[in-house]
Amino acid sequence: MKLYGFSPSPNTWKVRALAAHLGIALDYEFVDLTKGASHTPAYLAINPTGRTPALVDGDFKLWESEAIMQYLAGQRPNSLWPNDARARADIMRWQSWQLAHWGKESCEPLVFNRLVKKFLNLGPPDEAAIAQALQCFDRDAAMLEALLGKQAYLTGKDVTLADFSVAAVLFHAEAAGLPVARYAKVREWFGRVSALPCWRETAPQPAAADAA
Ligand SMILES: N[C@@H](CCC(=O)N[C@@H](CS)C(=O)NCC(=O)O)C(=O)O
Repeated sequence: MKLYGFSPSPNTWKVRALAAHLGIALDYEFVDLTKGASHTPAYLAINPTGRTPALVDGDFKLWESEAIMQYLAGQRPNSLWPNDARARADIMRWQSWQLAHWGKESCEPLVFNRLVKKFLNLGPPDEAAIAQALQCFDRDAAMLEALLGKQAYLTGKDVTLADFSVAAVLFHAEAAGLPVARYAKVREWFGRVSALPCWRETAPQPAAADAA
């Protein structure tokens, strides 16, 4: 299977980390978003949305990171994606929430305005967008804090795809100023998830190494 991705992005990193955790070998190709590489005709034939990551497995092309994670996790029995309708719906709930709220409303506007814009020279941060995202972040982090005060992981006592999906963006917490300091249970949970060796094994390397 071949994964096309932009290594520093949490969307790519969580997919690579999951594959590493499950022992699934992925042929990896770095798509340099800083050079518009996700909008070439060749890449658009794989993912017509022009975004990373994308997976190619034979004649099957799959994009959207949460779908890719479920596909990879479905390759073999494992506790991250239990073969049980309720357990999978519970995980899907968190992946949906990450897409619609935690990522979209809370974390991504902060990462984009404080990190990506600087990195890509896209001009000054939008302070109104930051203020709005900080409100959403507190709303969401307070909910996580209450839950993680009662259980070790998002769906219960075991780590699942849900934790991979929701935790990934927090690797950029310091650089993007995500205000996690006052959420002790969230920090402890992130510590548990991020301690899995698969994250370190797939951590973004400097661009030259990624492109190699
Ligand atoms: N919902 C998508 C988001 C993918 C996405 O936004 N990828 C960004 C990198 S984080 C991208 O490739 N952007 C390139 C572009 O929009 O031109 C997923 O989870 O895969």
